[in-house]
Amino acid sequence: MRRLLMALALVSCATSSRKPEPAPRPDAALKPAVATVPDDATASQKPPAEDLQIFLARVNAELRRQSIRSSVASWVAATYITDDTERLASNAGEDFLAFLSPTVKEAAALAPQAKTEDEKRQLLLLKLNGGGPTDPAHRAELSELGAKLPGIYGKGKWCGADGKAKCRDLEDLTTLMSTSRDPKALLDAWVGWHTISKPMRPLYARYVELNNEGARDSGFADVGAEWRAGYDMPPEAFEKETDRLWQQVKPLYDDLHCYVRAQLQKKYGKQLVKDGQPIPAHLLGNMWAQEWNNVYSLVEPYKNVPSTDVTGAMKKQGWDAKKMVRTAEAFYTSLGLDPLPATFWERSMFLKPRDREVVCHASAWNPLIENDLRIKVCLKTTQEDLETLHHELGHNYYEHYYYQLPQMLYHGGANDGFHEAIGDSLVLSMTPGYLKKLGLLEKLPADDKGTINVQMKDALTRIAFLPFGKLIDQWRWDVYSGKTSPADYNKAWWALREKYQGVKAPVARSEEDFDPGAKFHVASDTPYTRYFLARVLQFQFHRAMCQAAGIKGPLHECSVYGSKEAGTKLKAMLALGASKPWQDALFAMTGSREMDAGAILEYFAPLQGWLKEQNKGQRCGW
Ligand code: X8Z
Ligand code: ZN
Repeated sequence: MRRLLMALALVSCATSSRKPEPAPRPDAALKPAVATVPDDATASQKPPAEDLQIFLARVNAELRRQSIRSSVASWVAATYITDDTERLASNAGEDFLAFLSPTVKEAAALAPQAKTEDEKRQLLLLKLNGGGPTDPAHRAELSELGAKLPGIYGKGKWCGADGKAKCRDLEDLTTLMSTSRDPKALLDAWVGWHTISKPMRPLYARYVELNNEGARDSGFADVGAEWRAGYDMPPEAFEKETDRLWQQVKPLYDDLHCYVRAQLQKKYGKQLVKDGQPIPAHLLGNMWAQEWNNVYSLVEPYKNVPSTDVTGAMKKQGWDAKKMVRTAEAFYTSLGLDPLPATFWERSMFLKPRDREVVCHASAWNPLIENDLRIKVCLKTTQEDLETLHHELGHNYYEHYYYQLPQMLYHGGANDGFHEAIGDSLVLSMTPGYLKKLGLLEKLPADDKGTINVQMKDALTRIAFLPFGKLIDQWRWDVYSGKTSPADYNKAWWALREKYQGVKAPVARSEEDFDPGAKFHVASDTPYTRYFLARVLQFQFHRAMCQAAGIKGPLHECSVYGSKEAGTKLKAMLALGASKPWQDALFAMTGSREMDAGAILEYFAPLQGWLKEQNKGQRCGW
């Protein structure tokens, strides 16, 4: 049930967009444009005698209707968490599944009729969306849990071990994790946040069972298999592909890990940061140790070179949310993309409201499909959040350029990694030169030392993330396949975090804990391999846009800001939506049909050489 509910309807980092109902096709004119939701009995009795073209027209129309209903309910649930809004979202999700469940089966029966590539692709995408369990009671239970789990996450607070301290939410704890250098305070925040997911454990285990039932009813072995099938290649080949990409970048990650561990050891001592051991997860400036940019000051290569961290300048100049969002929008319009609609400014949530619970995790939406672009964020004045805004607008602009496609099934990225990579590829153009243009930097890095400093900051965000981006679904694939049972959830989680990231839990963990649930995407069941792919793809997109812009010179110095040629390339890819296999979209953009980490290695070549020098004589690895 993932793809539709995430890509089209429910809370997501990339929701859908739409346009007025497509003009009915002549051959569809006798059928109702919008089907009513069949109950199960009628659905199973209904013979699959419908003409495929009529079926697809009906499905696309009903998808639009269901998607709007469910997306609006989810928007309200995410921006105003109460039992009632959770119920409304869950009811809408249940109705959506009630429509999809028989529809996916009908689609399978109609598959032999598919003649054109277009028809085949739409049927494939429909199948990948899945239908949830056939049993209506199980669908209802699945929808309920699917709304409840992110609600628990959104409401999560830590009020101290005795419950008497001032309660802190994830935003407060995140600020502490990113700025404090007091290991005790860091540990308290880390442990505290990881208590909020304990109650999720039994709910999550049940959710997995029900979700698997749905996947099986849609013809997949389990949910993980369903997710892996969404990449225009055999699922086994896709798994190999992610391993291949990881092997390409692992040496660079290992170099970075080695250097960062040595610097953290200088700060925190050998007792805490041990030789040859994984790094304790609370010392890396981020609740999940997924990005390490917040410990930049502890690992800065050269101290006497002007810093390119602009958080201080943004604060000093009084940058507020509006200014940050306008700045991000201006990057897109500089490429020749359209301005955001007026409703974006009226309907978005930019700041955490003081009077109610919300899901703060940043996301981009288009609930009404009619160019109803919105974002939901709890902005703080930091460079990290400025970059997140570019990321979110990347989703919105994708939606903006594909929402006019009449087939709802094509409202999505070429694959989900593409959706995540658009905004990030522009962040790669936020070079010191660009930041100076914004008035946030006075001096540009003038020599190799300056370059290494800039690259270090970049690598702490982009390279540090790679193993995390891969392991989350490694864990979930095993959970969904049954290889990891509920009794081993936490053990398996930490085994992967140690293996891939070289990061360990800062205190002993047990199966009383449910540490995966302390990450939004597990609580909300959002697939995560997309972010791993995006970290690879964004460099390929960046290189292609730099070429289109006619910018020579090293990749890490290129900014496509202001290039209409780069924008034209980008728009062409966005407008395809999911209508073509991702390989075609990638080819149109980059001239290559393969995901490849070569562009990352090219971008970070100066830093990698420098790291190798620094790590000489060090015992790297863990
Ligand atoms: O969830 C997100 C975006 C929304 S799609 C803010 N990201 C991942 C995360 O926060 O874990 C972006 C980077 C990875
Ligand atoms: Zn995203």
